[in-house]
Amino acid sequence: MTTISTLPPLPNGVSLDHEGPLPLLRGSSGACSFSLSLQGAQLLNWTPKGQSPVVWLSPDAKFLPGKSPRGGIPICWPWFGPHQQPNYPAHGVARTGEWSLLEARLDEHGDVFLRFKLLPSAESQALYPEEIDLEVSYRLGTQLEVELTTHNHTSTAFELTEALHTYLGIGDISDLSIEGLEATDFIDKVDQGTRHRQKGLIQIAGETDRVYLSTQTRCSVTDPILQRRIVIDKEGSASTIVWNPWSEKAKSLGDLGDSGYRQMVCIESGNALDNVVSVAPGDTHRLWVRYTSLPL
Ligand code: TA6
Repeated sequence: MTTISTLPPLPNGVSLDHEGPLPLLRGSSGACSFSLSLQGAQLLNWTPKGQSPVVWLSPDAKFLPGKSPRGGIPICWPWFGPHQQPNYPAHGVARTGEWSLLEARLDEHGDVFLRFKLLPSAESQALYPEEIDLEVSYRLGTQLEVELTTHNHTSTAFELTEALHTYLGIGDISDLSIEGLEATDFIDKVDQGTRHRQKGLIQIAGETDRVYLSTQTRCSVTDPILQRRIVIDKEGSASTIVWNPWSEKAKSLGDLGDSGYRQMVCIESGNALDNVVSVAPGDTHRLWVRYTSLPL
């Protein structure tokens, strides 16, 4: 757990708070407001001024040590999804790990810039070499930029899968379309992992859990109810994951409430399943994503 005393001075508009036992940063500027859990360096909410949350947090999210609150942008690393070892945590150790806040400042545009580094733990040292460093940085303003960098300081290649598991706030799941993945191959985790090719725009009418492969394209979510389009640009990511649990799965999760699944869709930028990343000795792998919310 990040100890409060180790924080650097915080820029104007950013303050320390708590949600239950978890320390949070809360920020507000002329451009946006946000909240971030120091556990997991997990952005919980990003809301451009005058809009409803673009990065969305479940109203039923639980704030407990060792648990990633439902929503925001959980950092899935150094593996995405379940691990072959059944006792290893789903989506890796970064999203519940202890991170150190290395940098907190306003940039030349007045955006808030935050940079964190994952601290090794007894658990993590059993799972990957401690000379593998992970950092995440956020630039929060009228747009949101997230950069996840893996540095390999060992003498052997390091293989990983990863994702920024982003929950986007929407008007209603039944009135939405997702563009950018047309004619892209995907693995359908709701249909026994079978492989398909996307025909046309994506609309969601039931549990959806798809890993789109070898795609670097821009995606956008058109939301007629909130009268906005959320545009997602990415670099260093070959997979785009689209997920909505729908009603039955949502009930089993226990932290989405009865209708929370209707107000969210996950569009996750990462490198998953076939798209394993191998970081050469001494090399750095960079996953970068930018979110822009535009009026329709
Ligand atoms: O990204 C989609 C997914 O892998 C789903 O299969 C579902 O497990 C979701 O992540 C949420 O996982 P979590 O461990 O946060 O409940």
